[in-house]
Amino acid sequence: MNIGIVCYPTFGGSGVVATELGIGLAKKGHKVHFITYSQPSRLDFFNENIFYHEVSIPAYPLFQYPPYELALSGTMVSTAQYAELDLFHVHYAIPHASAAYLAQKIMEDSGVGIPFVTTLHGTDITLVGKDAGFSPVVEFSINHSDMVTCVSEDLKRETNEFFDIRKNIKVIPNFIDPQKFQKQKKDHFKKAICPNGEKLLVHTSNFRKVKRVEDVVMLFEKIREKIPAKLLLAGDGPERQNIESKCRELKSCEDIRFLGKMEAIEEILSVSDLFILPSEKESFGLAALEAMACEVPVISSNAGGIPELNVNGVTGFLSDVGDIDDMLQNSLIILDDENLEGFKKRAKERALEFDIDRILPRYEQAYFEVIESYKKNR
Ligand code: GMT
Repeated sequence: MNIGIVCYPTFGGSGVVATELGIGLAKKGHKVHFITYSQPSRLDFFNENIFYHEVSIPAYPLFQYPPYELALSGTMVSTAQYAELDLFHVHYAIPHASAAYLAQKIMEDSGVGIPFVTTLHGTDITLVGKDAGFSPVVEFSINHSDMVTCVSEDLKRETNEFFDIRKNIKVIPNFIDPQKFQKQKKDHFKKAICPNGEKLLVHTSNFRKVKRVEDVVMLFEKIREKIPAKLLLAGDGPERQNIESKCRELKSCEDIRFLGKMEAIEEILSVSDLFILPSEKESFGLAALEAMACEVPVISSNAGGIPELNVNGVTGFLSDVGDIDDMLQNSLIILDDENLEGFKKRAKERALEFDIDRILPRYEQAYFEVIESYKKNR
């Protein structure tokens, strides 16, 4: 198949899923055309089946807000015509689903249209999607997608609850490439970070408010009062400055290290003992899956779709959002040397249920179905 993938090219979860999906499809022989405003961050190598089409917007004095969505639709149309795409797969509803709708209508007007699949990722529904300025457009573009998928049962439930959806939403969970995300021997890293055998805790995110990174720091403070430990904070985003200032005020500051955006996050995960994800909202929790694949158990909130991934008492623990004391008790259970290896092993086993080799065929199947039914209904 010739597939056009539209996504955010950033480190965010939806962009990562879209990029890894495209890479997986290309490895299976499909031609994958990424259409974004810059090269997706994980697309830093050559593959004969992967193509990249940049969306650029001409500068014009009238444009206080450059019309990205129109430029995207236009690039989608020209790419589809040039590369003879069979379908578009757009990740994150805003503004990709409505851009796809417009691109489709333009193409149909000239006689040859193609279907589009929209994948909902989380905040496009649970946060920004609910904004009064966006919600009618989100609802419309979901209802006019040829197929809609989302990454967890909980996100499906919330989408149907908030919007008037007339389409059946297919749940296809996120996935992991176990070749990339597996525990690597990085003992020298561990020695350098934890010279006295301290336990190593890690959090990775885009440092948005919804991630509650402050809870990570508060939890770490409490853990550190009980056992020797270090904390790594990977990623970057709007809350990073605040969190860094907060850490500097705390006694534990010297045991916390900010790593910024990391390409090879699996190297850090390989030496970690506990992953912390206290999010207020989380449709799936891809970062936790990546950790689990590297044998890191997870302390998380029970928000959104996280319970569909992190199994309470088995691969880690779930607590109510903001319940730091419960997270503390649970962390100490996991970090107890008697228990740690068991949690690590079960985290890995659970992660393998989300192996890309199991999930990717579900997308391929969805593509075949949508192409067939689009042809039939034209
Ligand atoms: O977590 C974010 O803020 C980024 C966001 C995105 O769309 O880039 O992530 C969402 O999509 C990921 C991939 O499907 C999910 O694993 C995350 O749980 C989801 N984030 C939220 O729902 C907050």
